[in-house]
Amino acid sequence: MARPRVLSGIQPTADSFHLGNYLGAVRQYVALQDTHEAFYFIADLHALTVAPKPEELRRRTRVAAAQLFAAGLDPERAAVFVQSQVREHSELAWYLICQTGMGEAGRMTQFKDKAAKYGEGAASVGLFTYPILQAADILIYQTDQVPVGGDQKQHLELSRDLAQRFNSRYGPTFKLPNPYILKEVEKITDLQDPSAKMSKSSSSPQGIIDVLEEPGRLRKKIMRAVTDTGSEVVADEANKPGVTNLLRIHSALSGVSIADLEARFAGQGYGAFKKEVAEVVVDTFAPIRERTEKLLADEAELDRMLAAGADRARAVARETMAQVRDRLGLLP
Ligand code: AQP
Repeated sequence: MARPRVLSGIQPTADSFHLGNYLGAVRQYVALQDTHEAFYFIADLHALTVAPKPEELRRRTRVAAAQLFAAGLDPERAAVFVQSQVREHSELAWYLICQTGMGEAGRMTQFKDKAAKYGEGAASVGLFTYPILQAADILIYQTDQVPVGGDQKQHLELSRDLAQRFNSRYGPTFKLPNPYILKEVEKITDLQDPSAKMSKSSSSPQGIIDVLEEPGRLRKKIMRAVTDTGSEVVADEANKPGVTNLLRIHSALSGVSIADLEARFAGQGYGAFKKEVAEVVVDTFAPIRERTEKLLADEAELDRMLAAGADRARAVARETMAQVRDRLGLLP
């Protein structure tokens, strides 16, 4: 029987992924390549919505790809590619834009958040329509499951709505995708502001843990993470959001349950606990950092791996697009 298909994308909007990206998304990408037919892409078209410098975008696209391979994606088991190299994504996005209501697009909270950050007038139309491009990314592969962090739930709903609308207007064409969200790690929060999600563009340097961070700096940041009043290491979302975030991080990376961690650190205070969280994070990220550097040292080989991934993705995308064009009444 054919394996279910999984697809997800990650933006090259920083010089490193962060712990939220890793736990909310990348780790699931790696796990799912064994059980699913997997497609993962670097979302460079999405990154364009905030007009990065060309050199920076090129560099970050390769850094992102290298991190995905370094984290454990195997080019034999997963098609890893750059979004702009499969041009059908942009084409389908236009067709879907024409199916989307203005009000519907305007309800996307991520746009509201980001527009507020850049200033309402400064936000691009691309930023406004980017959830529709995301729907195209997903639907073009007839995706079953989309591993993402909790912040993407609303966009997944839009993808399903657009698929349903297209199917009812033009005949069955797209599969309805389902989010694949792990509750425990759906929102890793900022170390300095435990009410906010850890974010490449919004977190302060002290609030974010980068996958490629130098271990000394990484340890310091975790030791300085905002903790809460009291001294007990217990999970309590409402009263101890900082400690709860660190417990989630430790548990997700070490595999030790939160209850066992609470028991182990009873009466020891925050210092000993944070020290161990730092070690668990360093142990996870040090080998990824090392492998990323190695992959980046041979750009030609990295580009070749990405081109091979794009070839595999394009073959699937083209099949869907032939059907979509025909359904819409476009000439062959
Ligand atoms: N803090 C987080 N906790 C859990 N999952 C997270 N993700 C992001 N932040 C967290 C998930 O990572 C994947 C890739 O995200 P993205 O690169 O598409 O951009 P994003 O969601 O907008 O993440 P950032 O860090 O906030 O980037 P910028 O600042 O560029 O917008 C997604 O699956 C996301 O859910």
